[in-house]
Amino acid sequence: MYLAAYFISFMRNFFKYIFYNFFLILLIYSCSKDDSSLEDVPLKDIATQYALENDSIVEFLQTHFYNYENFQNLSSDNTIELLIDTISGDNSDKIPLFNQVSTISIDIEGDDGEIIKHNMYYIINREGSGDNPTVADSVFVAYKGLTLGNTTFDFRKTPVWLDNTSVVRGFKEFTTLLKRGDISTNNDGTYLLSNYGIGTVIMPSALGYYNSGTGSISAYSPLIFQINLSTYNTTDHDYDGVKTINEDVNNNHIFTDDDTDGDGLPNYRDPDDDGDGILTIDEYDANNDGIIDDTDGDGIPDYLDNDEGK
Ligand SMILES: [Ca+2]
Ligand SMILES: [Ca+2]
Ligand SMILES: [Ca+2]
Ligand SMILES: [Ca+2]
Repeated sequence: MYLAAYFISFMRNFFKYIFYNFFLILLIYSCSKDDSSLEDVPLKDIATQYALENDSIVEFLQTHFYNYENFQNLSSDNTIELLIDTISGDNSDKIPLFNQVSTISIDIEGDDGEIIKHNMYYIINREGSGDNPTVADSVFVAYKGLTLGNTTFDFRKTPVWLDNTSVVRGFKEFTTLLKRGDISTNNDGTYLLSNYGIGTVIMPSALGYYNSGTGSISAYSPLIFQINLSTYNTTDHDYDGVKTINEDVNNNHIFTDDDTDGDGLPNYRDPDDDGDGILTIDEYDANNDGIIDDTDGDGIPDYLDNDEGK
């Protein structure tokens, strides 16, 4: 039951991801060995699969290094491409990734509704000069995506806009650990990005594509992303006056599973969240005093309360 819900939500996000990133997918196609864009394999138990993948990620971290020497003297506006190699031969004295990563744990709901903590391992090369986006925001990012087999499945040297509500879970979670940089406009209208956050994250497949293989990514493949966060925009997808980050009612960082009025439109896409015929924008803070309205004082704000005052 929970797994099915997770799967549906996952697939919905995945197809949105495809829709919003058409060019990105074209790139994936061009790298793929065959034309099958999507090959689902049977669902495995999330806890069991996580344990297996975490072991292989840890082993990978212990036996591989990245070009950390190149990142030691970062200029404010230059981008260094992440390169990963095995610790052996001429490189046997390199510091393993394992000694350099930090860990963050992301909650994933398992088959019985239990929460299974999924570790992501990451390195921040530069924090960034500005503030952090949320998991709901649109991020302007350059990035490189790799598998543990060191296959590059996507590479964006110049930044593109991605909607964090549509990308894989681990990607959006990691962008919130980075800060945006500075943007200055030159006389000729071009702009210069500098001091943006730079980092790399390694995640298990439940935070990526899980059982859906795509292009050169096989099913149950952990993913590596290097991300440069140039800047971001705060989002309000349905223009209802409630920021998308605040439409995640159950606060699980998934936006498709909050549908207060059960009309099939998740709150972040629904301009009338409680389905009472009054637009959210007209009942969120009707008297404009900066306080969210709750007319009957039951703790449920008017815009989510369809029996408000009746
Ligand atoms: Ca949610
Ligand atoms: Ca709805
Ligand atoms: Ca809404
Ligand atoms: Ca309403």
